[in-house]
Amino acid sequence: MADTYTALLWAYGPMGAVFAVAVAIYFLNKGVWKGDPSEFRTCSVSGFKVHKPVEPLIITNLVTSVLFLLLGGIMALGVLLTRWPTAHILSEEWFYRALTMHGLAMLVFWIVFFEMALIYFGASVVLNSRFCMSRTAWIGYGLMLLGSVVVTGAVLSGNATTMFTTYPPLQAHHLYYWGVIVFAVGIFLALAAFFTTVMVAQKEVLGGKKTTLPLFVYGLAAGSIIAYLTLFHGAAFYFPTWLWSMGTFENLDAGIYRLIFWGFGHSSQQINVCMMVATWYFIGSVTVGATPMNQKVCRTAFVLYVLFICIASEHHILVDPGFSPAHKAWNTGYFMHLAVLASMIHGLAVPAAIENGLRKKGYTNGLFEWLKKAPWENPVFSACALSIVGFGFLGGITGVIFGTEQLNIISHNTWRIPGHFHGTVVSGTSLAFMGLTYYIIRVIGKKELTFKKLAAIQPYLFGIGAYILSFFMMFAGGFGVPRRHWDITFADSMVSFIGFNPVVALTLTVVVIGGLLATVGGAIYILVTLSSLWGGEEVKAEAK
Ligand code: HEM
Ligand SMILES: [Cu+2]
Repeated sequence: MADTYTALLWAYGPMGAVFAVAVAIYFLNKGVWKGDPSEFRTCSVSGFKVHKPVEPLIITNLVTSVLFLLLGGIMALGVLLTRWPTAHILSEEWFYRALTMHGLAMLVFWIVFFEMALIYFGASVVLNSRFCMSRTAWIGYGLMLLGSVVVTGAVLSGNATTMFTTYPPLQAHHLYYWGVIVFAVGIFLALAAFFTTVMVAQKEVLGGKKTTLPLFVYGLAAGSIIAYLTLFHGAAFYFPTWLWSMGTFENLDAGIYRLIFWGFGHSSQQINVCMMVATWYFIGSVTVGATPMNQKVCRTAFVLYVLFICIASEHHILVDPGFSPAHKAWNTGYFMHLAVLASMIHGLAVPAAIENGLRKKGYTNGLFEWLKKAPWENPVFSACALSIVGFGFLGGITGVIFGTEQLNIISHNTWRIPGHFHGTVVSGTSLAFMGLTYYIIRVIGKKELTFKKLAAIQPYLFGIGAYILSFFMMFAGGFGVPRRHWDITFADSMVSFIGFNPVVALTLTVVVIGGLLATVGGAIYILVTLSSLWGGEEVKAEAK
């Protein structure tokens, strides 16, 4: 018993200490600001009043995220070409290392560093407010950078080949868990800076508590609340596993830890969804003047995410023997749909808002003139539009299908699953964030885009490549192709394998074509972003 208490103290003590420090910093920072107008500039592109201290924070987080995208992309190539039996380039050892690194660099570091830039942008720039707690935000960034570098080192050196899911009994080097925890503490501080800024903006700029936040910032706030839930589950998972990796415990219950892992792993995906949907509303409004038909409905949908998302985590453990079938069926057959409902609301509300905006501009002929006249050559807009379609049709619908108990039993651990989530996080979230980057480069980086023609086709290359990748991964999964498998020809297996349906060979080739297209699109994005920020022409003043 005493052991359990010591373990709990170890597990939650550090989290409590961090929380106490964050609260103390919050109160110490309150009321320090004297108000100096020279700290602001008015952006010539957007008209936003930009608080200068937030600019380097946004750009630094953005550039860090892009560098991790580069690392994740290189790993993606290795993994993709190894899974294609015709090339099969990596050794078994390196395949699993690259797979682990790809998952972490992409789904954690690229996405989360970007989201930090995004919440600072939303809270300060879009609300025309001063940014509070920039020192805390820099400390947060430092911790996140330290954590991510340590994790990267642990994985690339072959000391943490546990793959993205890190379940016990697979064990990594203790520095890996330490790195994840330090990264999470950094996020914790960043969130404190975000919420403080939003509260101060509400008081100083928006005129008091009764005012409502713009939909974009509302969505970011919903995502950030889910981030707290996520950090809580993350702490409950990573502190004990860290201690276990150092030998404090002999055993951890694999079933329980899978459950807790997904309380963290699935909720974190909902942060991404919230922030991506918020980005859709924002891009819609700045590119074509999109106006939602009914903001209350959109806001309610964000609240549904916050309330019900933890429940949906259970679709990850549908094949686990430890939970009763009735429990699983209730959970993923009924309750999960409350969160799905929210996505369906946004999926209809965002395109309707865009149509509304374009019709107001006078494109009212026939049913679809607005669609034809939309600014398809503007990468900010096209990335958003392709993201909506990819997320909804490839990622969303398939997720609901594979998340039901009966169908999960035949999809689980096949390529259907990574096919589904490349629909959500690659063609959905990543693409939306790429579109927003082109906007941020001009508004915060104050630079024009370089390679404009390449930038204009980038969302199409990346988006369509990701569509193909995602769709054909699912197609191959339908024939039983397993996920995370180094060699599906089973060449060195002791048991002879008759092979998959011949169509699988063709399907895998198409997956590779899609993956290569997406990789080229990703490379162009990295090139345009970094070269614009470093070498782009200064933005000249223009009418708003
Ligand atoms: C250039 C585009 C990309 C390509 C070609 C690509 C390709 C792949 C491939 C082939 C796998 C291995 C699947 C398996 O063997 O089961 C994989 C896994 C994965 N990918 Fe990607 N991917 C790309 C971009 C992304 C992005 C942008 C994200 C996240 C934002 C992402 C997240 C993941 C995750 C989380 C895994 C699973 C890792 C694991 O099973 O532990 N990928 N990807
Ligand atoms: Cu999930």
